Amino acid sequence: MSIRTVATTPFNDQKPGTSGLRKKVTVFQSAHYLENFVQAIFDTIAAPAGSTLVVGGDGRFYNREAIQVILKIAAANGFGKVLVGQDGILSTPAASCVIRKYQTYGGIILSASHNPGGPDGDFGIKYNTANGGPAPEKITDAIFARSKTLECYRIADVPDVALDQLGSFSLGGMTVEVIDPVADYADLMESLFDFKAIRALLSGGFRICFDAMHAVTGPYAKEIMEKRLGAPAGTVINGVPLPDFGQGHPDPNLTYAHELVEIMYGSPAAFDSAAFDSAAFGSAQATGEGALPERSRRPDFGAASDGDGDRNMILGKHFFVNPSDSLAVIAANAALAPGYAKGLAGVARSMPTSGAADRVAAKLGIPCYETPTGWKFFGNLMDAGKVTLCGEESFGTGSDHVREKDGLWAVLFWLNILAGRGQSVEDIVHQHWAEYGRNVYSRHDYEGLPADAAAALMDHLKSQFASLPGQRFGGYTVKLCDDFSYTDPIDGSVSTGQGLRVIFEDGSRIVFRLSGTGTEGATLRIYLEAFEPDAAKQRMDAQEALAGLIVIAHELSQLKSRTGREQPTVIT
Ligand code: VG1
Ligand code: CO
Repeated sequence: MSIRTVATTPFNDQKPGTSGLRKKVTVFQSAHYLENFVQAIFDTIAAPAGSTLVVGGDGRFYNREAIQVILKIAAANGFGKVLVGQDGILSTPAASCVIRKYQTYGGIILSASHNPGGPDGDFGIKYNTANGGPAPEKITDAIFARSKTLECYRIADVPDVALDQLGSFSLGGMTVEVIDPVADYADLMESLFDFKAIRALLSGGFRICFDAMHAVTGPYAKEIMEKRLGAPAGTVINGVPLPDFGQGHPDPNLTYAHELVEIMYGSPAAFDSAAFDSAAFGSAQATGEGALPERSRRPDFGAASDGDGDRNMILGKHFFVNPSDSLAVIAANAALAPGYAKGLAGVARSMPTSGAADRVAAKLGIPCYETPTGWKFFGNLMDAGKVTLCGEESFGTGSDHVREKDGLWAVLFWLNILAGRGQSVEDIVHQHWAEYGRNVYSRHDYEGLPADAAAALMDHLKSQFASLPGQRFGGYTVKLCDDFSYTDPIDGSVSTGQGLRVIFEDGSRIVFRLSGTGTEGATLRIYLEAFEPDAAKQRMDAQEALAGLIVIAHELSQLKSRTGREQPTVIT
């Protein structure tokens, strides 16, 4: 094998964010940009010669090209074997599953997750360690440091590998094994959940719809839901992964997953236009819509996942499950799933995620940890056996079965709970609130702000921290404010600057954070939370219930005068 050592100049902007390095496709296409970063990863991790690596991505534009480059750099850097998903596909949780199952040295995942794809869209790359989880900050910091001094990279002069054929191929001295991207993951799901009970639920007329948003989960959802669980063909919509996600924004929230939202909220006929094979439903019984013909009945359960398959949105009929509540409901009902019947060691949530899970943990008598935003902070807790379930308000839920959040896993957990309880999604959530109280919660995102205005807004907030405690705003009195920092209980590492918190006397809070996953300008996230113990008031619209806090958030941040904005881009 001939190895070329290519002279290069370092880039100064290869700092991984909340989840890896994300940039415009055009940036990754510029000369040496991808190569430099991959070499910086390999220099940093210093894998012993002959090590095995996993490589795969969410199928977005530039995925295939990037994989060919990574394979050639891996061959030149002494890796013995690389496991690659067929056609370059591996969802983020599936990549984590494969790293763990085959005990590889680590893996490289290509994705910009929920960011749009295509030639003008975003691309991303991240390194996961041997536990299957995103590299912790000390490794991503070291990769960044290395990228700033890099003077050359090594690449093998070999032809491209045919990624569409399963099997083993030799690339220079290195073996490339093209694997089925779905099988290992689907087997893992089958080992965790009561597939028999879910099959019975589905054959009894319970209708589901899963929107893969033309992103990576299509093949996974079809295999698991339509094949292994017997859901009718057409249950999975937008199930073919496309390099530009069908020009959509593969973010499973109420704004961007609008096709699913129309099906679950809008006219029942919307589901027909999604080419749903209603004939396969046989003698399903309508619930509450009995007068409607069978084929126009709205599904009982809807779900969607994001670009790389680690996020989930859960919907009932005309009902949205807030992701923070979803984590709490899963924790409270975990015993229904065979993989979790033995009980939970603990739960963890990111700081901006609501405290709903804390209430369940308290009742179960298990610990609840509060970490910074991003899945990389859960890894140590899971590795140490301290937590079983983890969640983020940003549509991320998962467990110690892998070391990434896992969209389809959450969907299957919900189906397992629905099969076990025989109630609607809405009834389960309402009953949960009645039992534990409701952490009324919402996140307002302001996307595409000028970066300097966003930074100045955050500075302005911080400058008030000394004087805010004790001040009254409407019915709320400020108790404390801080810039959240976290000391990892396992390795003692400290992460600072993780979000500004304003906490009120009654436990309500407002959190301000700047996104670490965007590629253009700045995105301000405002997280709002209040507690409602009174069952008679719990069904109030979240925006109404939080109206007072929203006014305070605008006032404290001078949002309008600093950014010219009053209305969020996305409300969750
Ligand atoms: C966002 C979410 C965060 C999540 C991250 C990666 O980060 O808020 O909770 O872990 O995306 O998710 P930020 O920094 O933009 O707020 V994914 O699905 O992009 O891997
Ligand atoms: Co994602």
